[in-house]
Amino acid sequence: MSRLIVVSNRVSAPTDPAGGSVGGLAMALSAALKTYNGLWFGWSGETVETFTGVLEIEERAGVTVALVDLEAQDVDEYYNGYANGTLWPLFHHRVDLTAYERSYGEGYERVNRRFAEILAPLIEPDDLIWVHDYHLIPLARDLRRLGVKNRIGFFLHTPWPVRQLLVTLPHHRRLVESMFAFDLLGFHTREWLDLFRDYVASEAGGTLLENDAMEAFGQRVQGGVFPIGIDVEGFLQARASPLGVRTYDRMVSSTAFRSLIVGVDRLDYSKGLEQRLLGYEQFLKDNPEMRSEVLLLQITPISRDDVDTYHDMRGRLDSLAGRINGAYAEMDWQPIRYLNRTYRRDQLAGIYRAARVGLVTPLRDGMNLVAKEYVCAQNPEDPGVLILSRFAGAAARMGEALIVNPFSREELSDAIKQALTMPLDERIRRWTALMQVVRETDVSIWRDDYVSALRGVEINREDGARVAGYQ
Ligand code: ADQ
Repeated sequence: MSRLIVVSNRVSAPTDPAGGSVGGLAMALSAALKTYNGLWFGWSGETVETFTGVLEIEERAGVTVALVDLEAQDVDEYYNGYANGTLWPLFHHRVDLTAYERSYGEGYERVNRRFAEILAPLIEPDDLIWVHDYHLIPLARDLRRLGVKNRIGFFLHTPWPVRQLLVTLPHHRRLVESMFAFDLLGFHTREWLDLFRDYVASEAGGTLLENDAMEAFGQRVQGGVFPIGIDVEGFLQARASPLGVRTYDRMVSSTAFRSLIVGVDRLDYSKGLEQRLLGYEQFLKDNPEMRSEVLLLQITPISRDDVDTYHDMRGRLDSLAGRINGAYAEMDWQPIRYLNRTYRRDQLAGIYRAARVGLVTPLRDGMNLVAKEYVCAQNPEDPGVLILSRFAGAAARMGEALIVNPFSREELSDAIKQALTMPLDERIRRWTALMQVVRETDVSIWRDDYVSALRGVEINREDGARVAGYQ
């Protein structure tokens, strides 16, 4: 069997498999690499004064990882700059937050080139290479320039943006052209793939072929839909573990017979946290009789705090939570518990299970794994209710959740009320359908489908021609 080389910006193979780590990508990929022999390549997370290109190879919980340090300018321009200051907001339709700095684009190209130069000598002829996410879009082009002929696939964990917004990016054509150096482009949903195909047909003058293949820039690439999921068995075990059970018991006793509503999200504007708190406030206003019966636990670890937009948002959320608590709290009750910390996977599972409502209301999200974790953690005989944004990729298949428009605080308020008053038989019916989707999209299925599609993709181009196209 050929080896699998996974490439992603951060290599976050968990050192403790039970504990998990923040980021759906980390959980999904460590599960993949345990099955396929191979290696995980990416940035160590360390910053050095001058880039050396030295590679550190180590074993982490059964996974071989190959790490490279970046220099401060790379981190500013490539990571905080182009990846998280330009592409992330743009792909989440926040052109108002998108930085269009030329130096960021240059840093992005430079780091991708550096990654390609360090990775190329590690690649053996039969290896499959699987590149992840928006940080590394030009990587296949740069590997081809170095003569790498292997099958290279790309998977985008975020949404793909509408063409009308993507064209606000200087050099958008160059970015998309570089994607045609991959053999397979994977997206979470049909909607994201169709948006990509729309760009190819309308902006790049390309041709849409059968079975989601596409031709443009003198190259051909295969597209595909691969909805990511969670490690269902692992999550069920975490839920049933001593710490999972203990956390559940602690939550039940600490909520003192109140209905718990839970939100678990990285601190990110795409997650709709401010809108969520405002929707919850609306619910408190609309339903005075239910006020002291509920409690919102919002668990939000800080992320990307070096990027100003994130730092500013953190301040706004702190004051919003404080204001709502100040306005509605009573001497023995506080409507919101807002925490900026991470929990182990088993603890999270216990928290989800204790929650009558899971509030997953991003404004735009590639998939959203929290929605699936919440469903998976429920008691089948007395399950909670998932409230899910229609703008999460997860909504494409999880229609039995209460689907909401997260921009409307009235809709959020109504959905919270409906969830809290939903009869048991309806809760069981909806949960059963949702749990089936969670099982059908298990991370191992996602991984196997992607890898076998990459292995089977038809390569009908001469590698020489493919490389020449980019020189
Ligand atoms: P994220 O934007 O990080 O992922 P998501 O899919 O919800 O979003 O995954 C978050 C993960 O982090 C979940 O596994 C969750 O349990 C974990 N997490 C969040 N808060 C935590 C906390 N306080 N403590 C511990 N763990 C916490 C990106 C895309 C998504 C896509 C995934 C996977 O933005 O749309 O679903 O990649 O492709």
